[in-house]
Amino acid sequence: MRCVILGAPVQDGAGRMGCEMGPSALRTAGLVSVLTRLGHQVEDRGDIRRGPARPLTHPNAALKALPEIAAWTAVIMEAAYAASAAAMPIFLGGDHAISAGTIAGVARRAQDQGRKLFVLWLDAHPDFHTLETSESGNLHGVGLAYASGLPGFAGWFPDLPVAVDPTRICTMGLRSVDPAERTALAAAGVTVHDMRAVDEHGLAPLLRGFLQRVAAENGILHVSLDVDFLDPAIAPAVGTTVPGGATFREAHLAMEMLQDSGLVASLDLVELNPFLDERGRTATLMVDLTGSLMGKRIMDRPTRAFV
Ligand code: EXY
Ligand code: MN
Ligand code: MN
Repeated sequence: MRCVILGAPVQDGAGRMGCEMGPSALRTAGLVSVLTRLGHQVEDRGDIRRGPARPLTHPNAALKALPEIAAWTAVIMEAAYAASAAAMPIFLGGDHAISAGTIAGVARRAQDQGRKLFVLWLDAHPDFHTLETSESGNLHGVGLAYASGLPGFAGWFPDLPVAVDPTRICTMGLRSVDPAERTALAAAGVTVHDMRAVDEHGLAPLLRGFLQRVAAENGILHVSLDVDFLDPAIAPAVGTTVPGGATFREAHLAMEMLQDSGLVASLDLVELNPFLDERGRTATLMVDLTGSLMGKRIMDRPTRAFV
């Protein structure tokens, strides 16, 4: 497969500094060589650079770095659209604010191709605030809402060329959901497989059900993997740790099933804060998970979890 790697060193959407170093840490952890060894043709296009930010003031005074994130979203959206022309883009965050642009860009590409875009959102959080409802003001908490076409972004964020149908979004691993997000997720019809559901049913049947639906509708899939989907015990390098996350094998199994499905067209690796890491272990885990998603197997057979 042809892969394009694009760094998006955004940190203004998170509550603290450090995610800017994410793309560099993922490269240092061997992302390109892992993909190359799996037989993929990899082109690393380096890091996206932000354009100028124009001053913006919003009635929600809590919002932080709105001009910067709006400017990042515009440039990431264009880069994502271009990168998805003839390859699978892998976007290296950067905080999760990058997904406002990555999803918007690949959604526009999917529409050009006459395909339905589905999104698998692997995260402790749904990032489903609007600019009005965000209380922390951290704009990594609004990306999925923007890409879904929720109201209230016009005039602040760039115009959204194509919104993802929220009923084609599946969130998995949630365990920190704000009240306004809970209401908005239900109203929009987003599928929520929170950690309680993962505990109760197991990850595989929940993911299999979603993948079967994507396949049945001849869709393509964008995967957005936030470091805090993982349990903090195995992935400490994130500013928003929440206990009770996915285990090492749950995460790898998800990636293996995604590989077996053949449906994944684009990927975000986000929220890695290398300043908080322990000797690169979280960066290495994110790269290893990408390896599983891209075809690394324990034995030379599919998991057969997706058939
Ligand atoms: N919902 C919380 C907020 O809006 O501040 C937490 C958001 C964390 C977002 C991280 C990236 O997933
Ligand atoms: Mn997130
Ligand atoms: Mn998160």
